[in-house]
Amino acid sequence: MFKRILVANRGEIALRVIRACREMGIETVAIFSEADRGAAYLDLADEAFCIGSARASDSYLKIDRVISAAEVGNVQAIHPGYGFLAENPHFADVCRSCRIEFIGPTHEAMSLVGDKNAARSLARQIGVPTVPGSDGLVEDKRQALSVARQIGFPVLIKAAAGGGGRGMRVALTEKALESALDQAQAEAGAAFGNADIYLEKYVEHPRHVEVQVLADTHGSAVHLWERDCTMQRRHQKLIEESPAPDLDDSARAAMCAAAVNLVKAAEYTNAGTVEFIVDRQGNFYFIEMNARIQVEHPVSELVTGIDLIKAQIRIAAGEPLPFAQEDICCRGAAIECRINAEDTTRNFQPCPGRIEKLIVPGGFGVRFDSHVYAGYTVSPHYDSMIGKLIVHQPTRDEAIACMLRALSELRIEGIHTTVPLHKQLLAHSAFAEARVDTTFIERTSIG
Ligand code: MV4
Repeated sequence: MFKRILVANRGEIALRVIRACREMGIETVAIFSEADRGAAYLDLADEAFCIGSARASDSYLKIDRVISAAEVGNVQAIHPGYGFLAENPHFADVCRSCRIEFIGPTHEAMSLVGDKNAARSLARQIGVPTVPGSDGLVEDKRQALSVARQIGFPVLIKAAAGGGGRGMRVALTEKALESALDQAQAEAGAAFGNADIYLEKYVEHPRHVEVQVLADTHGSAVHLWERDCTMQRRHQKLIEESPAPDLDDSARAAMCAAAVNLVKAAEYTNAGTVEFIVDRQGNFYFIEMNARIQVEHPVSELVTGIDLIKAQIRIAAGEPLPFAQEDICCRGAAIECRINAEDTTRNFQPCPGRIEKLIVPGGFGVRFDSHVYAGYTVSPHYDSMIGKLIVHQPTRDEAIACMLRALSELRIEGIHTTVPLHKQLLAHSAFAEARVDTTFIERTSIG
């Protein structure tokens, strides 16, 4: 096992990784930017290095500085958390060249799933359901039109290098297709340096369900059931839960099995997430795979009892998975609310500033993953998430009641947060009855 790990991230996920390491007897080296100097979680690491100024591109994204900190800090492995360098195959490859274990998939597997078209082609090859669309990349307008006529409008143009909703464009009609293609290609080229696109039928009003997977370096792969992340706004998830409400047992089993098959076919190792959309008829389709630990991983931890960060570290150290698929049960129901420093009444505008007062909820089944405290100043330089409130109860109804109780205890003064919005969402009959789709927040007057 590793003696010392560098945590190449900040905020709540850096703290989450430091906590797991402490329990495993592993020393930690933290890195921070000028904007994060003095943050309390840094004291929990054994050592901390400043690696640059506030801008992420001058600190957390600078591969040479992160590697220098790892060398000086004398670590054997790097945990990237999520965001920043977590899904950068070049960084994973540099770690390997420097003989530092990257706690995540190999750069080859990461490159494969990072190419959304290649991942989709692999899924089709092995019989994982995908949305009807082009057979690979779309090369020209004639081909796009022929595919669109076959599958019918509306169609969705996706960038091969996109993902997470970036670089997508809907074309509602044949007339709109040509300019949508031009725009999609220009945007993808500018944003990702890769203008490759492919076409899918646009599935309207879907639910968003993803399967958590773990795979070791000995050929063993398992799933940890699914998470429903339908409650989101402009591709920013707000509430995640497990199990997915309103998913029948056979679809659930088929989706989880498909996720494991895909992971094996991609020779993917470590933790990952396979994303699906579910249409109104309950059909599911693979859309993409994420090669990282995700923000919402705690809901899967609570229903399965498996510490995903410890599992990631053990897999990277070459240990075999200590459980088989049949050992992984989904018990009860877990819900997570992302607490963001945003003013939901002003178009979710970020609200950095000083937290004057903080009261954290507790009690049976309540977990609060956060690096903030009274007196902490939320920086404008990074994303606005300041914590995650997660609950676990025997049933979904009890989890909703528990979350409402915990939200009512949670007091954050000095900045606007998403707490009032969460209270509204959790109390809404549409959420209780699982009658929401990915457009719910935009469609209703809430938020
Ligand atoms: C789709 C889709 C509908 N049809 N693909 C969004 C994020 C990225 N992982 C892929 N996503 C989607 N792909 C087809 N063919 C719907 C989504 C989607 C979504 C779209 C618009 C607004 C919110 C959304 C939330 C989740 C998924």
